[in-house]
Amino acid sequence: MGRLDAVTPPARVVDLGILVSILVLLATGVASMFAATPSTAWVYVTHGVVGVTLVGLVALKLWRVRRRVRARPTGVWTSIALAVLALAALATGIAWVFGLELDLGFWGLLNVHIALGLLVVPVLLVHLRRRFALPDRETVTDRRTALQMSGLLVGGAVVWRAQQSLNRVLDTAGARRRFTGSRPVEGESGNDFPVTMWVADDPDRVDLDTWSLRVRGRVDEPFSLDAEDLAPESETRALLDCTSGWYAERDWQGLSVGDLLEAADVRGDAGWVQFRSVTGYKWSLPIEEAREALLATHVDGERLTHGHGFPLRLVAPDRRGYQWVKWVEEVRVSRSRDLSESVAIFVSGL
Ligand SMILES: Nc1nc2c(c(=O)[nH]1)N[C@H]1C(S)=C(S)[C@@H](COP(=O)(O)O)O[C@H]1N2
Ligand SMILES: [Mo]
Repeated sequence: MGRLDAVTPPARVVDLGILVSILVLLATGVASMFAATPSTAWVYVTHGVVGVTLVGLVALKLWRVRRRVRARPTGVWTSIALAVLALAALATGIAWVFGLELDLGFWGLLNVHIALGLLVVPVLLVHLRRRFALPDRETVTDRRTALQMSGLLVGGAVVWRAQQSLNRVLDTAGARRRFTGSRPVEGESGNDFPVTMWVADDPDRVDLDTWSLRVRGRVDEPFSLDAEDLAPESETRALLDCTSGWYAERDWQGLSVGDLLEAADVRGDAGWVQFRSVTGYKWSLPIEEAREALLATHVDGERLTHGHGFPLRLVAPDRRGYQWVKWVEEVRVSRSRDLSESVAIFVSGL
């Protein structure tokens, strides 16, 4: 027994800790796609603290298996691939937190982090099939083990907290980051903020001669609006926070969705309102929330540019950016949610 063994948790407990950490990171990572209000900040805090803790656990594990790798046991390549992916996911997450940037065309550092994190899953499953073994109950409930594991988690929390403070000094945008980790854009107003696509949308400029907005579904008076009917009568100040890690707060002018729904005479059983893009991209809001949303024609008084969704884009306060559908041509009211939209946002434009 080396000195390290005396202070570190038993091997199988470390392994279980790694598994649980990865599951928590996955769950909070996915949840962060929906967590857009400060009350959900715990999702991001948990992701950060568990991420730091996992660094410690992986270090312990790699130290333990460092010699075994050379003997090339069966499954060693899966194990190596898993280690590389996990370390790359952790490294990109850490780099992101420290304010590093990466520009791979339409992918930034945070997208790479998400992709690596998701890639861990299949490799982990293969690895677990071969090597999964639970520690025995006494080892897990052992007081000393519990203390060691709590120590690691508390250590993770302390490092995470210290990093947050350090960022205020190191990262020029650190102090202005949101609880989501997003940094403010450089542009100050109007259309001056990044044009971002979720996956592959890249439509031609919308032709106003053929475009119209249709309001239909569970309504008694479906109708269409042409481009000349788009009077920007409502205004909302709202913050667009993209999951690729930037945010921009703007005044948006356009049509109140509440007014449109009223004009269409929504039926009593309506529950959801879906916004559809000319590209097939679509997303829904519960009807009460939709009434508060805006279909913007302008931003800070400037006509929206094509990239930002001209002639009409959804402004959904308290939602993450990918839900702010651009180039909207249809508002569809329905009873229940259209689950196909979670696929549509990945395949539209392909
Ligand atoms: N039709 C459509 N709408 C879309 C997207 C898209 O790919 N297609 N991308 C979304 C994403 S990921 C974000 S962050 C915002 C970005 O809006 P912006 O390009 O005006 O900054 O639009 C959203 N609306
Ligand atoms: Mo986004």
